[in-house]
Amino acid sequence: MSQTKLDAIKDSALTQFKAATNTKALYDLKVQFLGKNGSLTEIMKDMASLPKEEKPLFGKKVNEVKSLLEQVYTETEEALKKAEIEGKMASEELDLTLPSYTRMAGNQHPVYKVSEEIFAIMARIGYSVRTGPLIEKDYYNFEALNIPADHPARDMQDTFFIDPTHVLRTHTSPIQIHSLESEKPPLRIVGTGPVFRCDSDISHLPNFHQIEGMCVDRKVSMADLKGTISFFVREFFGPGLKTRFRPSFFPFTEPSAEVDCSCPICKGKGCSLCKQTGWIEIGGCGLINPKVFHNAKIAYPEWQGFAFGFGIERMGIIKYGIDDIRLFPENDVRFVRQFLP
Ligand code: 2NM
Repeated sequence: MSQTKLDAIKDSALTQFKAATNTKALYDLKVQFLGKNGSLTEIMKDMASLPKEEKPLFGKKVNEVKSLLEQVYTETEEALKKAEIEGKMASEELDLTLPSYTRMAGNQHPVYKVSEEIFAIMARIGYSVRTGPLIEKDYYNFEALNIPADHPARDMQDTFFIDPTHVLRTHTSPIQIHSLESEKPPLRIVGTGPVFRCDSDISHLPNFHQIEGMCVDRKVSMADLKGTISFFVREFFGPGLKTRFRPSFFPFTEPSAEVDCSCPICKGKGCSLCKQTGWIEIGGCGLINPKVFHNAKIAYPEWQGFAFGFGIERMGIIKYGIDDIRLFPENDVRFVRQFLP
C-alpha cells in the first residue's frame, strides 16, 4: 500500500517538475512534494503502521525518491533559469554604445552675477543689502515718494495694478521707505530686486531688476553723491572711466540728476553702444526730497541723504556688450553660460 503510494508520488512529482514552465512554479512544486508539510514528509508518517521489519527498507526507498526528486529539481531549475535569462536578454535589448544622459552644470544668471558684483563694491563703502515685497501699497510705491496722484507713472498704462490700492512695485524705492520707517539713521543701504512696468519693446522688459542706493547721515551733499557714484562706476566698469551728472527731475529727489559714464566699450571715442556720443546713461540720482523724509517721519535737516538707482540688466548690457535685453528672461543656457561665476 505505502509502496504504491510512494510510486504515485514519485511519478506525479517527476511529471509535474518536467512540465513546470518557470522557476516560481517549480519552487511551488518543490514545497508541495519535498517541503516540511509536503507529500514525502506525510508518507514518512505512514511508516508507523508498517511491520517493524519493513521499516528500514521503506525508509531507504523514501530517501531514494527524495534524492531523485531533489536532483531533478536542481537540474530543472538550472534549465529554467537559463531559459529565463536568455528570454530576458532577447527581450530587453541594451545598446551599450548609446551616449548616456548628461547632467548639465548650473550657472549663475547674469542678473545675479551683476547684482553680486555691485553688492560687493558697495559693501566696501559700508552699504548692506535690503529686499522687500513685490506687491506694494500705492502709498509705498508712489505717495511716500512724493509722486502725485496725477503723475503719469501712476497711470494704468504704466503700472500693473493688483487692485485700486495695490501695485506690482514699479521701482525698488519702496524698499528705502520701509527702511526709513523701521531702521534708525545713519543708513547706508542698497535695495534690490525685480520691478514691474507695463512696458515691453526691444529695449524694455515688463519685468526687470533694479538696484538703488541710499545714504542717510547728518551732513550729506551733492559732492558725497558724486564721489560715491564715481567710485562705484570705476570699480564696476573699470578704472579711467569718467562720470557725468546732468540736471534732471524726480519727485523723490531735489536736486536730481541723470548719471552718465564715458562709454566703457569705446572709452569715449564713439561707438554704436553710445550712439557716437562717447557717453552712456546708466541711471538717476539726487538728494532725498525733504518731503520724503517728512512722510517717513525722519527729522530733516538733522538727517539728510542722497539716493541713486540703476537698472541691473542695463548695467550688464553695458559691461558685457549684450545687444538685446530680451536675452535676460529667455534663460537660454547658451546665453547664461557665457557669464561664468
Ligand atoms: C532713482 C533716482 C533718484 C531714489 C530715491 C529714493 C528714496 F526712497 F530714498 F527717496 N530711493 N531711490 C532714487 C533717486 C532712485 O532711480 C533712478
